Amino acid sequence: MDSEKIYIIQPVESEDYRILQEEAVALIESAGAEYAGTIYQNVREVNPATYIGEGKLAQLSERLDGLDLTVLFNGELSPSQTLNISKALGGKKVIDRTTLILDIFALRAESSEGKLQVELAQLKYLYPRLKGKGEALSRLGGGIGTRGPGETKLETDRRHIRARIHTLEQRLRETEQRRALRVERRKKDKVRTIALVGYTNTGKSTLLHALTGADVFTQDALFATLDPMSRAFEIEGVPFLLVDTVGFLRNLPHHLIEAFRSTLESALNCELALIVCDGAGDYEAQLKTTLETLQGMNFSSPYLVVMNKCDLVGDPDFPKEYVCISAKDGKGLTNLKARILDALKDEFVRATLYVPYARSAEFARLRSLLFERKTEYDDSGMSVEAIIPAIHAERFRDFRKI
Ligand SMILES: Nc1nc2c(ncn2[C@@H]2O[C@H](COP(=O)(O)OP(=O)(O)OP(=O)(O)O)[C@@H](O)[C@H]2O)c(=O)[nH]1
Ligand SMILES: [Mg+2]
Repeated sequence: MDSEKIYIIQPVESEDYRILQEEAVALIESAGAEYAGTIYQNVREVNPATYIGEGKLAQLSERLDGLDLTVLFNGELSPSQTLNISKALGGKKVIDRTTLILDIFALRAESSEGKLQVELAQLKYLYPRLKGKGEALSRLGGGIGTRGPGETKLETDRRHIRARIHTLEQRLRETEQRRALRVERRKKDKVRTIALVGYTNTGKSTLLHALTGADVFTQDALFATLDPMSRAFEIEGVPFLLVDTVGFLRNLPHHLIEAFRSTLESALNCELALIVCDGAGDYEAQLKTTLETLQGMNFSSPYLVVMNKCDLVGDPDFPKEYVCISAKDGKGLTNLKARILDALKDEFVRATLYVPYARSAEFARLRSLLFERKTEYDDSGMSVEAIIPAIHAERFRDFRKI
């Protein structure tokens, strides 16, 4: 089957319309469809019926006449606007940006939780729209099956959807509780969590692979990663858990953020976040979007800003607190690791302990709390160079060498 061809209507409302248009092309390709062209339209005043002006629509209708295309309005439309634009374009299928993003998420969802989350977001988006469609259909008046039975069918559909939303919410709540327990357990462990967050397609999964060797899915596409995955890795013998997360995008549909909130919040419940940006892209806007999204998510952990894809940047000119890397070539990773340890330095104490043999039983009970770097034995005991989580440091006080 030929892939769906999509033509973009790009409203020109703010100065970043070109970037939004480029993103729409990337979204179309990420959804497995084909980009067919763009029409730009200055919107000084929104037309409540069709959003953009009717003159422009007539012009577009002529241009697209006879072509088998879907039209993407790169913004959010009300149900009746969708219907009116479709009518003006001779019945062409019309979708908006949210519908497209939800479609990509549906395509990518793999874990059962991810699937539940996407379905919930889709239904919540659809639900008020079905009502709109019903009204719009009855306003059309006439035509067999559009009014009475049509409405009834829609009412039944709406009841089903409401029930399904309820079930999904309940099942997600259960998953959340299980996850909360896991996070609790992890906190008791000595392993510290580092979360990879940032704009979509900046190289978060590539960095996870570079640091942990994990076999992860990376792709030059938007939203390649949906389900957070985590892998253990070590820096100087100290183990960490690195968690990958779903990427952000400006104007992400509200329902989507809501649906993914709990998964994200649990990943963001970390000791440190690495905010990954595409150093060769529009990194300032990426960072801004990311920080704004994080703000809405009770995020309060320390973070490092990581400029990735530095192999594509001739002469990097970033603020000096940013860490430059190329996850693909492995460049800058040693520095990144040092910066991670430095950012977490209050979490750990480096110490050399001396354990007389007479006290080895006592030490054995505590030993699993620390990370041993080097151990040497002499006639009366052993010397241990260790990194101790700060919360446990006090328990080793007696063993510490001055
Ligand atoms: N040139 C260059 N390309 C990179 C680098 N790191 C990642 N990429 C490419 O960027 C694209 C996106 O990488 P991913 O690791 O999938 O990005 P992501 O942030 O996980 O993306 P999402 O999961 O979609 O949010 C892939 O084509 C990578 O090969 C890098 O350091 N240099
Ligand atoms: Mg990814």
